[in-house]
Amino acid sequence: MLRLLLLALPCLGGSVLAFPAQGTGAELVGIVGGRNAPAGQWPWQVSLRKFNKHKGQWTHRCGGSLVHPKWVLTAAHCVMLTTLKAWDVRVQVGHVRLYESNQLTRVAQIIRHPKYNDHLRAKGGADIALLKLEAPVALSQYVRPVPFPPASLSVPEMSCWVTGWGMIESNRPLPPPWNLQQVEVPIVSNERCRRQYQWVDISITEDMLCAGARLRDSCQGDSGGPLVCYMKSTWLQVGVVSFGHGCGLPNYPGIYARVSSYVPWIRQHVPLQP
Ligand code: 4AZ
Repeated sequence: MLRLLLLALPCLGGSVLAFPAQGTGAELVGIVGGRNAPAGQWPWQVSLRKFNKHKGQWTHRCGGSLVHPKWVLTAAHCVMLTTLKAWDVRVQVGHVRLYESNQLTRVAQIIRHPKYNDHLRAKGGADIALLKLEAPVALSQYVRPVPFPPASLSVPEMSCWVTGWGMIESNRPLPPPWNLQQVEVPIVSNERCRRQYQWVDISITEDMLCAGARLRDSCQGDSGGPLVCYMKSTWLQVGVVSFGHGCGLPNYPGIYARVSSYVPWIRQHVPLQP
């Protein structure tokens, strides 16, 4: 079964791994080419959990980012099952290590982007979702929302950062103690990215953004997590980890949902901070 799932992976754009069938042993706990992130460096990073009956544990499935004390931004493919209810999902905020604390925050509502297509999955775009938390999280040195960019932002070919607890290379999970990983990745223009991806029949649309290089990338389990750039003396979240062709391969950067394209939709739901 596991082998079948892995064989099917390249065709499915990897998004199936967001919630592997239970009992396959396919652990989703990287970032390729990363280093341990220090506590408090990325205070908006969130771990999205789903309950694993066999382990009796809320297991890491995806990343996310705090965009408001009561709202988390993630990928739609992380919460794609229509049967998935808000009570099936919890989030961990304020920790760089998974499972070191069992304090999780409950989710009150899942809002997938209306243009996300369940059949095309991440490849179809609009791979973005919001989770409304039951109660606002307490802000601290370790817990702080990330600002998002103006809708008009065009991201230049600069160097940015992606963070997560996903695979450290294809099919190689992050080992215990599961410290959050960070890696610097170059933004790749949509034009260049489109040329590179034409060979594997993936179309890069305007609402996507590409970043990464050989051995510097996000991977399975990082999905939903933030790509941030330091611009005008602040960090801004410009992307949400979505998919890609493999991880860390030359000429196949990671593909992200372009946050600036979704600012009006995010603003419909998330109030400006008090
Ligand atoms: C995934 O399957 C996935 N190299 C996430 C990111 C990337 C590839 C696959 C980017 O969730």
